[in-house]
Amino acid sequence: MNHSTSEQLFSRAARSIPGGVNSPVRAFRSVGGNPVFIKRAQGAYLYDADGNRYIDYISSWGPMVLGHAYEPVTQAIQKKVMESTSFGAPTELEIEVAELIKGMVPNVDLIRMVNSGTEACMSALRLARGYTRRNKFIKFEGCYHGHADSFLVKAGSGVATLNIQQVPGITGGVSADTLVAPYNDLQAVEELVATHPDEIAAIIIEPVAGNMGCILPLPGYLEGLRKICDREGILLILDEVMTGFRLARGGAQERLNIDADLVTYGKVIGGGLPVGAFGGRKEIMDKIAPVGNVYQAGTLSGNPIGMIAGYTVLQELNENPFIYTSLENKTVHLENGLRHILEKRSVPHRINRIGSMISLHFCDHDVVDFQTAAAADISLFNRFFHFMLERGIYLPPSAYESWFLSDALTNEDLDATIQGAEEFVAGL
Ligand code: KE4
Repeated sequence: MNHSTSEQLFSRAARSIPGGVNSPVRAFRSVGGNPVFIKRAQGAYLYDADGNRYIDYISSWGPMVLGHAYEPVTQAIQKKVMESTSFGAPTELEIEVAELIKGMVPNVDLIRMVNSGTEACMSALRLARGYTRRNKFIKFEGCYHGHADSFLVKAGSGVATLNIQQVPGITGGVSADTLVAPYNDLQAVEELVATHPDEIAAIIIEPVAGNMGCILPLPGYLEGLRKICDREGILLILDEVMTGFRLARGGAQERLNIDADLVTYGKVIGGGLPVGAFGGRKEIMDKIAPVGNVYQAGTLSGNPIGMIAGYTVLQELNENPFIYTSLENKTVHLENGLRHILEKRSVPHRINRIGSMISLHFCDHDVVDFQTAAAADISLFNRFFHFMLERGIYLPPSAYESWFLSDALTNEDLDATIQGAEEFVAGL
């Protein structure tokens, strides 16, 4: 493939933007090489600055679950933008979005809109601390909850991708209140709780981890966390920025039958525009200003353009639940195809999948936490990434990311992807 325009754009970008990107994981640092610059996208396809077409398995890291430039969304935005882009005052549309979400997900009496998943998780943690009057919280190695200081301790996603062990700028005071346990290890949580009695405000977790590849909770794990929280007066925050509205209408809470005290959203909720949210039971959410004193605010929170994009996507998902079946069937088709070719060639691998979240790990051990994800053959994944990119298949540029399917993918796209993988494996 010709990448000359992307190469020129990348060197030009680096003169004005740190690393040439506005988010580190886009820079291909872990897979090597230089990023391709995307010019436009339609349905399941990305088109780069050199006119190359790619089958898209990032879906903008999750939001584009219905595919790119989905007509109802683009039409809704075009109509809404003629009425101005922001007022800084309440609108009926924000009520409609909140009511729609409350009808789709469990355990949300009240929900506050913000502008990113980071803001959602940061605000939920502050609220949990304000509600419980406790300072510490537990997160899990390899989980990523955005780039707020408290969360950048043993985080996943770009932090793992860039192997940043200690993020400069995170003070000892902040990290002292961040307790970390391995994912899927209940005993480690019990030990932290025993060591810090009555000090822990919250446990925040990705109910399905997507920032160290896709890692499913082991049977009983989330239920065990729920029991610990109930016993100890700790709030369970489910970070559904990735899983929300992707795994099911009600997200992981519905799919995995687990109740959150607070839940955070992002990605799909904005339909590709900057929207996040956090919500929960009224007794907790009423602590948020202006009702309570836990302050949280945002100039563009509930922005009409983000709201209309998110509302349109959520409404589509809410009124057409068969989309989830279609997404699942497509991802199962991909999983079975990949597994067949890898087994045929006896390539050590694990494929983790739930719903339309999937990841491929080149290893002969189960991938159940960050350590087992990191122990896979990362360099082989990186070679795989570039082989597929050159065949017009755009996978997430990191072994530490889940792949995200959109419902715009066809069986032909999936079979082309399987075919590409087969050719890669044949060359091993
Ligand atoms: P944002 O602030 O990027 O909107 O959301 C942060 C966040 C919170 N929680 C979870 C579970 C997340 O996955 C994320 C963000 N995900 C990464 C991809 N793994 C965003 C991609 C990027 O950083 O560019």
